[in-house]
Amino acid sequence: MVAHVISGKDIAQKMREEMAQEVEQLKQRHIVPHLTVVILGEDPASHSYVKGKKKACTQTGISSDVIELPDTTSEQALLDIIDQLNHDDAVHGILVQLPLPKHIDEQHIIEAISPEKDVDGFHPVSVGRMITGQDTFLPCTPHGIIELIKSQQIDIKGKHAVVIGRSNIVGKPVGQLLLNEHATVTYCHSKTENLQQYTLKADILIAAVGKANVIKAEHVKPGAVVIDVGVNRLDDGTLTGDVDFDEVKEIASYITPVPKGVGPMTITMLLKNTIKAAKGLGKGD
Ligand code: L34
Repeated sequence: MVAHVISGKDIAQKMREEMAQEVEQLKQRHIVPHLTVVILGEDPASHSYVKGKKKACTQTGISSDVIELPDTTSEQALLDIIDQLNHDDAVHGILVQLPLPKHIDEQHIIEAISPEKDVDGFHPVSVGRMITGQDTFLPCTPHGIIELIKSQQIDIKGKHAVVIGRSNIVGKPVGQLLLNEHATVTYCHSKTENLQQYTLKADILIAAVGKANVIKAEHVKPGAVVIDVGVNRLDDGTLTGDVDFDEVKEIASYITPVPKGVGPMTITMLLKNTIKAAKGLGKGD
């Protein structure tokens, strides 16, 4: 079997066109969705993602601005900026790009963002609402993964989903969203003994390992759906996933590429959350 390659880029593009129409309608009601992104330091990868977010906002008619701060910014100074943004009625969504410099406690920052403006879905209030299945901002990468799977009319209900990775940003929440879709979910991580015995049982395999090309054909059940969340930068600057694409595409039924797989969907779900924030959380989808 040769897998169907799911183009996150194409699916994201289609969704963005639909969102642009919704933004147009909001503007007729004098609501202009606005996202403020805060970034500290000079990390090229982070800047590249933020640039992608800004570009996607422009493309969709969403207004945005980026606050660039030095990596020496104190935690208190960053908290003060978030406080200002929380009180600024023109700002609907606030995103602080991660990772942050070591001297700043990420959890303090995440918890300082008003849950009404938490377009990343990382605030404990958002996480709690997600787990209990209430309407909330869903975290962008996990939500993008669910949308990618659904775009192929793949049934999640009753399937065995195996998630490799347990970060707060990807692994934990994507397992939760799959559970909400009625999958049976197994989590694997860096301490898992005999990883292969679990991955070989996966109907849906989510690779969020953070190491280039470590998931091989021997890990994958023939016909499985394989979603690659890896964004590993090789020495020559190229981006590669956690999955050995060339090997695994020969046995999977569906596979996502890196780049142009999950990445563009992450950004698209951010747009969706920003529109949701502009409409007012809890006032419908
Ligand atoms: N606060 N921090 C916060 N929210 C997030 O949702 C993120 N993330 C992760 C890192 N830190 C964050 C992102 O935005 C990862 N991430 C992200 C976003 C977009 C892309 C990759 C990661 C993306 O667009 N990837 C493109 C290639 C881009 C390139 O070549 O640099 C792709 O096609 O996969």
